[in-house]
Amino acid sequence: MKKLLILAATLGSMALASDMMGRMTVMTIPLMGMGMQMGSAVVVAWPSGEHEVFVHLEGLTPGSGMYANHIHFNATNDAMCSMQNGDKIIGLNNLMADDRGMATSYTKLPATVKFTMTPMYLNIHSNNPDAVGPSIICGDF
Ligand SMILES: [Cu+2]
Repeated sequence: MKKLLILAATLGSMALASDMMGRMTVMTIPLMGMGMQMGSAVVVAWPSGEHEVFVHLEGLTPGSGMYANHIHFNATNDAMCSMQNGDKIIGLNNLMADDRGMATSYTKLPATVKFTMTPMYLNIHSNNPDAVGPSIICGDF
């Protein structure tokens, strides 16, 4: 994770596909919560069309269980965290809060999952009382 964050800072790429030279690109997305929660996501786009998504959160209630985690977008290309208007989703693996209130997930998405619709946002949902409740942490990209 730390290596990827350093790599993302070095490349400074904002593209979500491999670049014109056919190399992988990396994007880092800050994630902000309503309260003490914060985190970051790293999206790696491979020339093969595959994507890898790493999500790390801090400030969750320790041991508070599993959190649903999605990339949201919409058909009108105006999806934003503040609007919560991304009615289409790319599912990511759930996050599990540990005893320090931290959680990490890794998801590898096949090339069949297209990242052509932008803007998008990465949303972590409340898990209480519903398994997939309102957004509690979000980042636009
Ligand atoms: Cu969602």
